[in-house]
Amino acid sequence: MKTLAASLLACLLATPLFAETHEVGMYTRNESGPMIYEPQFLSVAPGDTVVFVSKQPGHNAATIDGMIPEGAEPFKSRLGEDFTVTLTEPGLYGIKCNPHYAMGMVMLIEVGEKTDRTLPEDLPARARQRFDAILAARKAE
Ligand SMILES: [Cu+2]
Repeated sequence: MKTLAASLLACLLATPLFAETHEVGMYTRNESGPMIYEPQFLSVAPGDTVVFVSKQPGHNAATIDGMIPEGAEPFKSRLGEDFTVTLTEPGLYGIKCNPHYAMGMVMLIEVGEKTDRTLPEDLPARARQRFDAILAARKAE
């Protein structure tokens, strides 16, 4: 019994209290369209974990230059593999799939409070279209 209590305590200490894990699927096609993350927008708390799950082969998740908060670590996962990242820096994170960026395979993660920001000038047209749709849906919430 003592051992169980000790391991429970060790477990609690290793995990930040109330931190949640969110799942994002990476799809070649799903009911919402081609080359797509599901969901396309996530609102999480600082310290939460996001798991990108390779639902269909050939995709990854990488931060977009100029679309992560100041002080946040850029990341880039391997193609076709699940990837786990913990986001601590508040702000908006633009995520892309490297092979399908030009086809508009992007998503947004908002960490912490709602922040307003403009999109970078040099986005591929279809990535911009999808970001515009995501941001419009978020405003309507
Ligand atoms: Cu992709």
